[in-house]
Amino acid sequence: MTTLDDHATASSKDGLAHFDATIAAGEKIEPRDAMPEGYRKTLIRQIAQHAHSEIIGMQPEGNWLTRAPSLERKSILLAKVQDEDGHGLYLYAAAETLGMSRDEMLDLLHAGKQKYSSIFNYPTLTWADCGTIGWLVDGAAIVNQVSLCRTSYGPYARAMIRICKEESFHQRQGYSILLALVNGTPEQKAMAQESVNRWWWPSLMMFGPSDSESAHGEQNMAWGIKVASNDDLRQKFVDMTVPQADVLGLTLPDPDLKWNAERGHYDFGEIDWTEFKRILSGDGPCNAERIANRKGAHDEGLWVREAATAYAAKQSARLEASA
Ligand code: FAQ
Repeated sequence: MTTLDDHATASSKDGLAHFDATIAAGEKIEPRDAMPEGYRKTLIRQIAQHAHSEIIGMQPEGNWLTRAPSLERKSILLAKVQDEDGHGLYLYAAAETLGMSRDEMLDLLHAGKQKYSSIFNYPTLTWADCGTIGWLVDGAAIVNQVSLCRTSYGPYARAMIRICKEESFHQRQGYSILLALVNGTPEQKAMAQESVNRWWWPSLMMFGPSDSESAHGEQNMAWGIKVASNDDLRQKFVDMTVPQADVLGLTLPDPDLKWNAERGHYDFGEIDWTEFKRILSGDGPCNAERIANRKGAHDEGLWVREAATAYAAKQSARLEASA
């Protein structure tokens, strides 16, 4: 693994001309390449936040694993939730190549010093929420992550390619849950509509503040970390989702949502940024619960980490002895 020392050596040896040329050519920066300290720091910030979102994001749907309505739905949901854990692993591994250990990132998450996506601070009140999360939350994640497949940092871009393939399955399974509900009883269709009403606006917030308010946006675009702005991705998501809602026979809770032929896009209403900021400051409906569960799982997993470390040490001692 690339250590901080390797990184410092590479930085002094190569200078930053190679970095600038690589970014200008649209090629990938790799762990051993020299990079500006700001690039390294903001990548750790973003990739760690992304990884934390994946593992905290297991909680809302995990809440329904014991109550999924059939064995088939249960096994599909179980596979989906496990996939999210795997996504966390790829992303922590990508962030580690920048010189911060996974333990350190988890400590920062638990101390509230690194963020995770605002979306996972909302509760899953009904089974329909599992459908809506797959359709809207994974759908929004895909729009963002497809663009991140072209991000300038190699390990992050490669993790994204694999994650996107799995997210497509997640989105389809969510859509399939909703399709079953809208074709069910009037009560089931109403449950689906009520769920979509609650998740629509928080899904739009996943793309971050508007471009004029985005603190990191401009620099991240210049470094090729982001290849599309928050507002552009949000617009893409709205344009993609409205026709899908029509197929489901569900409405989206925005009276200002309408096709704008001149722009070739859907217009939509103003996001409640006060709510977004409140969630980010830790005061959302489930912030405290999510972090408490996460810390609890981490503490309970201590014996597993200790056993794995002891086993690895024993294995390498055995290998050394036989060499
Ligand atoms: N929630 O200057 P910007 C998933 C923060 S998908 C919380 O615009 P940037 C899959 C931002 O960090 C969800 N915080 O920042 C799944 C910054 O704060 P800081 C995860 C947010 O980086 C599905 C400040 O606001 N996906 O988990 C949010 O240029 C189902 C200013 O913002 C990713 O993380 C937010 N929504 O753009 C799993 C994608 N938005 O750090 C389970 C990768 C903004 O200065 C079940 N990340 N902030 O303290 C990104 O693309 C970018 O980081 C953005 C933000 C677009 C999120």
